[in-house]
Amino acid sequence: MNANALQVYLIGRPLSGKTTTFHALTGGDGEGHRRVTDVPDPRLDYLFDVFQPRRRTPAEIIFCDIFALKAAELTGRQADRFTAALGDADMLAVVINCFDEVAPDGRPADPVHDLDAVVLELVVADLSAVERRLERVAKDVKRGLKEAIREQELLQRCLPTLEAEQPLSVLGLTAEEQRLLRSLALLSLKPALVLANVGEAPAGEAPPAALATYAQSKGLRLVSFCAQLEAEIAGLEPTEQAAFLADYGIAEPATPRVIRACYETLDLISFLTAGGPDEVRAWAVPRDCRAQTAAGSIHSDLERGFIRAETVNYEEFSQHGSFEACRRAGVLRLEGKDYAVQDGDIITFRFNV
Ligand SMILES: Nc1nc2c(ncn2[C@@H]2O[C@H](COP(=O)(O)OP(=O)(O)OP(=O)(O)O)[C@@H](O)[C@H]2O)c(=O)[nH]1
Ligand SMILES: [Mg+2]
Repeated sequence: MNANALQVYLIGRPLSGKTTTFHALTGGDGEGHRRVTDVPDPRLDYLFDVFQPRRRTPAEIIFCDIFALKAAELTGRQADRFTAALGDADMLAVVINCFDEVAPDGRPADPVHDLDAVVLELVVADLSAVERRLERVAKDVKRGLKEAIREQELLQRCLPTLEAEQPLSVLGLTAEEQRLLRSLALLSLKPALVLANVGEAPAGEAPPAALATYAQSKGLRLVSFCAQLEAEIAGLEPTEQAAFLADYGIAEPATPRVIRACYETLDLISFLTAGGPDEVRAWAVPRDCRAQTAAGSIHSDLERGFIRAETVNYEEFSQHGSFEACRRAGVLRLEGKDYAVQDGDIITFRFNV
């Protein structure tokens, strides 16, 4: 993950509703194609009430709306531009037009085909990147560079998959192999989910069954909502939003559902810090992250000088209502550096530098 906030890039066919989805997820209209959004977390709201510090600092997620390209246009320079534009993404969210019966080119809409076409764009961009890298690496191999030989082998293993129009994610590369390829920012290796942009009526409509089945078969999570309606709702005052949601029978708006699906896709969890006068705060880390590494996501001093993590899970904390009560009840634990942080852990790091 990037140092500060998770970056999710919206991609999809032309006119699939990327920009509308961007507005729906980031709140009404406004400028720019990159916007920071708070990650909703009721546990943080609760802790803010209990401790009443000056600030409540949610985790953040960044949504980016980028231009669409057709696979046919994706050669050389264009592919480079596409790769460069998406290179920073931690994950991709593929917006699929499920609201039109007719595609922009006049043919009957086919969401499954659209999803395949987007994946193909990623594959074509990667193929061009891998081919060009292979040419460069060949020179280093001739000069006998050891690292280059390993990279060449790996790239040659990627080639047939891409030539068969399959994303590199199917190869199941190890973390070490992915590290070797990192500088290429390969797009079809990035985790992805599907956003089914369904029609307005009836609201909350399920995604097309064929798309849901297809996404599942590819191991992709899918979230379904009407981007246009959600964008309108996101532009309203909070008090009006509730009434609007009720009118349309929407149990939960798209933003928290999409953010949850992003966390699930990347297998991220949240831990919380609380107790000081300044802030309560939520932090995103990979599941089973070591306590010492989690400390480092706050500050390198905490990682370097790590002593222990005083930990209580939110579920237990909320039964007792204070750290003191948790201590008395014996549910406040002292965890060491290898403790696997759990979702909802409230942690106070003790450190010494
Ligand atoms: N009926 C309906 N129309 C929608 C919905 N979402 C988007 N649209 C319309 O579809 C058109 C394209 O939407 P955009 O959000 O601009 O699509 P885009 O993917 O950003 O388009 P490009 O950036 O040009 O590729 C606009 O006219 C939207 O109003 C929806 O949920 N329902
Ligand atoms: Mg757009």
